[in-house]
Amino acid sequence: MKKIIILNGPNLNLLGIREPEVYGIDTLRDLEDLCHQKAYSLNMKVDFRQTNHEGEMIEWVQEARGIYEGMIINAAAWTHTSLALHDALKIVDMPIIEVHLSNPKERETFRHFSYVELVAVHGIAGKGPEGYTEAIEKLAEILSK
Ligand code: CA2
Repeated sequence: MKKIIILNGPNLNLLGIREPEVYGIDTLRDLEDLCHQKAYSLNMKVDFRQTNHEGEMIEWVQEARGIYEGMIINAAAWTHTSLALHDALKIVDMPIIEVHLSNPKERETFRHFSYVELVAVHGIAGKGPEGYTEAIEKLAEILSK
């Protein structure tokens, strides 16, 4: 059974609680359940996490090496700001898929640049929670090669 990690950045703990018109009505827990179900159907195991602390996220990325075979990350606002996260992702040595619920490239210009995109093998944006299940499928495909 392949082990993958799904990392979620700042404020995503508020999913389903605030701004449903932008991010939908599903909570982070709903999203986690969806990911576990999808992974199980593909004979994969998911470690699903969220943090509001950039240092904690960087430690999780560093520690992932050798434990997981692939990573899906919604770095939220750090996508657009964190060179430190970019550097950590660059040396993690596994396929990384970038996922976003909304499509940042169709929003404010300050969301158009992504530090994650530069190190990701694939990106999915603007598909809501389905983007996460699509990312799991894509990772399964990449890891089967
Ligand atoms: O669309 C996405 O998934 C984003 O990563 C979400 C980030 C945003 O900074 C990125 O540009 C795109 C923001 C996450 C904030 O999550 C909230 C959830 C509910 C209520 C308020 C914020």
